[in-house]
Amino acid sequence: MSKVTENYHIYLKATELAAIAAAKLRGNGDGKAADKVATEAMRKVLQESNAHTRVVIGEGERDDAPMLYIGEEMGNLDSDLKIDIAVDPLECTNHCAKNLPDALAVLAAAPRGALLHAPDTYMEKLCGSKELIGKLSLSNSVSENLKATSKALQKEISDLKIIVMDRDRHKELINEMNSLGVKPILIGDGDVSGGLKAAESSVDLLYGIGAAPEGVITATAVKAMGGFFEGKLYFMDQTFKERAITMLGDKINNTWSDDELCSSSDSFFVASGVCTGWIPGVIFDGDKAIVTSKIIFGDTKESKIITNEYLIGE
Ligand code: VTB
Repeated sequence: MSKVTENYHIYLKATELAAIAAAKLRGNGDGKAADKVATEAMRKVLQESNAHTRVVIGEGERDDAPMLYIGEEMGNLDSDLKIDIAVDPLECTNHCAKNLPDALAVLAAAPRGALLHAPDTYMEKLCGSKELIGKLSLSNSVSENLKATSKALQKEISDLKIIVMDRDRHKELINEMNSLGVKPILIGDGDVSGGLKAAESSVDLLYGIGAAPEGVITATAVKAMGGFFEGKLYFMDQTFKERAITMLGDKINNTWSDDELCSSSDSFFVASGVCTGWIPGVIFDGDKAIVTSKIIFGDTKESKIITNEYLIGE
């Protein structure tokens, strides 16, 4: 194990406790409240970190996010071990509010400077399994990418399973898929689990525009899984574009691979299930909370499902 991955326990505990906190509010219609308690729970754990932990992707800037804001430093500030983290204490918030599948608490960690500091805007994402590496690109047309996927996976185009978020911005993408005989799997929310399902081949592709920060978290996992990921920032308006320029300069129009979004293999990704979907959600049983997580190591490429029980007092 290398340095960052050796410290995974504390980060696992952070997503586990965030998931439990959010799960207590599952289905109550208030995603913001669930996000808040998940963030508080995650932060409390991260403060115990032996490493000098810095948030590079978090809940927002210091002014608009009271905690886990970008630039927040926690843990042992004197430690030589400097770890950057990208967090989403409650990914797929709306699904937690409605008790629908795939809400997760997620975190990616890597050595200082290894995670792209993605601006809080959108990202066009294309993600799949290792068979697609070198064969697809966001610079190609949708039809070229679907034909290449069909060839690489030896499946009829019309049999391809492609996850797309159900959004107006994807009208054209969906129409193009339909014209090729593909009926995409439209999801309400949650393109992190969508990307991971594609990387592990339970579906063939994730295609479309979601949030950029979660793109970096997904890319860290996909890199460790040996899958294919490309992302390109997408700006809804000029304000977002200008903000991105202050952070990334002339790189804002880059197409980023997973290796560029997470440049170190001394990394790990952890997701704890809030609502059952890609992984099981939290189960409450009397005074116990049972939480399941998937952890993926960048150095060994090992992936584990870990289930832990916590006693929860009321
Ligand atoms: C959400 C969420 C996704 O992107 O939809 C968000 O469900 C942004 O899209 O999982 P909208 O603003 O259109 O809702 C993700 O958070 C992650 O990329």
